[in-house]
Amino acid sequence: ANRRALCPGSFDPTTNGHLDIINRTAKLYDHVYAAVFVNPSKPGLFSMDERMEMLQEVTGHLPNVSVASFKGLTVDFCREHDVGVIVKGQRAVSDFDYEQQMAQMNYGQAGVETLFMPTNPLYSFLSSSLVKDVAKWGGDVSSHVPAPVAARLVTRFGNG
Ligand code: COD
Repeated sequence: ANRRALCPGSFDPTTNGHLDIINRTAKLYDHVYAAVFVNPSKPGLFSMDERMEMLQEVTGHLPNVSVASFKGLTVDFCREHDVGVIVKGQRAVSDFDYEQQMAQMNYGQAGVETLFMPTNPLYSFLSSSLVKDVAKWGGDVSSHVPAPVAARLVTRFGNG
């Protein structure tokens, strides 16, 4: 069996919800790629380099996780890195329809499986967008994102 997994995302920025999924996936697979995907329709707040740096800072202690970036299809990343499984967190039914379509497409295109991992209930409401919204107006996001990410948000929005 293929023992490598991919956790893809925009990671703009990484939240505790993302990190929880990566942590749990790292316990199940020999190697996990946490990969920042370029989404041309979402310009985002942080540059690709900043997103990767933050992801590296908060996963650096996990020996079997490596951070990558990719422009293109998740299945092409999987082919290039010999990955058999995409692991996605599932927050609510609102995530389900589109995620299922992508999973079926990816299986059809390349035989790559997708596994859905139920979100930790502590983080089920968390998204990068909400975090950015709260931080933009000076709200406290320190319980929603890792400390290095909270610090960057404060700097970026000038709320230090
Ligand atoms: N709890 C649990 N999981 C969470 C939480 C949370 N609070 N927040 C996010 N997640 C997980 C979800 O699994 C989510 O899918 C993933 O983290 C990434 O979240 P985001 O917000 O960083 O990323 P998105 O939703 O913008 O998705 C980016 C992807 C790269 C995953 C997506 O655009 C994609 O698959 N693109 C590849 C293009 C492609 O292959 N297209 C063809 C598909 S058929």
